[in-house]
Formats: sequence, C-alpha cells, structure tokens
Amino acid sequence: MAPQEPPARPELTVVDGAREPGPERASRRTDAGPDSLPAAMVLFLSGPNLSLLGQRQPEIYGRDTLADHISTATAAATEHGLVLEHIQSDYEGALVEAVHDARGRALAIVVNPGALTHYSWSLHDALAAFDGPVVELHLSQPRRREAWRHQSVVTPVATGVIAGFGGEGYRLAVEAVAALLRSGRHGH
Ligand code: CA2
Repeated sequence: MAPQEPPARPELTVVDGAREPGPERASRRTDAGPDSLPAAMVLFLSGPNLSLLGQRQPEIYGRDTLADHISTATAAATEHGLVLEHIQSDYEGALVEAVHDARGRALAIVVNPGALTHYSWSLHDALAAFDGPVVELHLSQPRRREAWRHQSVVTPVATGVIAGFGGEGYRLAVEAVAALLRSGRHGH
C-alpha cells in the first residue's frame, strides 16, 4: 500500500469551544518546520463573551468584532516580525491551560480576560508562572465603570495594562510587547 500523504497544515485551526471546555484557537502560522527558527510568537488570549463583540453594547465596546481586533493586532505583529496566535474561550480552565501551554513557546502574552479579570485567581496564578511580558488589555476603562470592575486580579501579575482605547488598544498592545521584547524588560 502506498504511504499516506501527511495532512496539509491548515492556515487556521479552529477547535469548537462551545461543546467542550476546549479553547478556540486561531493561529496565523503553525509550528516552525524543522529547518526554520522557532517563531517569535505572541499569544493573545480572549476571555468569556468577547466572541460577542460587535453584536451588543456598541456604546461600550464599539462595533468591531473580535476577529477585526485580532486582524489589527496581527498586522501590527507582522510589522515587528512577530507571529500572533489567538485563543478565545468562555472557560476559565481552558484559558489557564492555554497559559501553561504558552510556557517555552510564546515570548509574550496579551490577555483580555473579560470578566475573569475581576475574580480569576487561577488565571492570576497561571500568568504568574509565565516568564515573559504579560500585557493586560481592555477595550473599555473598567475603573470608570461599575465598582465590581474596579479590581483586577490580573494586574498584579501583568507587566502593564492598556485600557480604554477601544480597538486601538490591540495595536498598542503589540507595540508595547515589541518594545518590551526589544528592551528585555518586563518587570516580573
Ligand atoms: O473592556 C474590556 O475589554 C472588558 O475586559 C470586557 C469584559 C468586561 O467584563 C470587563 O470588565 C472589561 C466583557 C466582555 C464581554 O463583551 C460583550 C460584548 C458584547 C456583548 C456582550 C458582552
């Protein structure tokens, strides 16, 4: 029997996160091949309900979708020679596992944890165990909103926070990561 062809590497891998607590993964590039250098990869993490962006509350979050924001970030990353991988999940454990999986693979993490920002100590602990820069990102400015949004349990383990700039924050986050990687500084 003729040897089977290996399956073509997909440009975009999507794992359905709705039925199981597995994350939705969308990567512009899969692992580097054996002959190339490992990709300078930045992991973007999006927490619960961010997949609904563009559908409700445009007065707070704007009209752009999460895919629009990730495409802005991807363009900025490409300009800096960085490869972006994106995972959105509504499951806290899936995001924690994504942070574990990023260790030794991603140079930096940009995370919009959604409402997990305000109470997820497991995400806090996972991010604390990640060695590179961590940028906490919010579309809105949580400190100008309800009192329960004023605390972030992620901020103590973040190198810095970008909040209140809407979709522009996604580009700013990549610029921040690129600057931090250039300087080798990330503060924790
Ligand atoms: O401003 C941000 O980016 C937030 O992280 C967004 C979270 C919120 O819980 C944080 O306090 C601040 C909420 C994301 C959910 O977004 C929706 C968008 C449209 C419809 C429903 C939810």
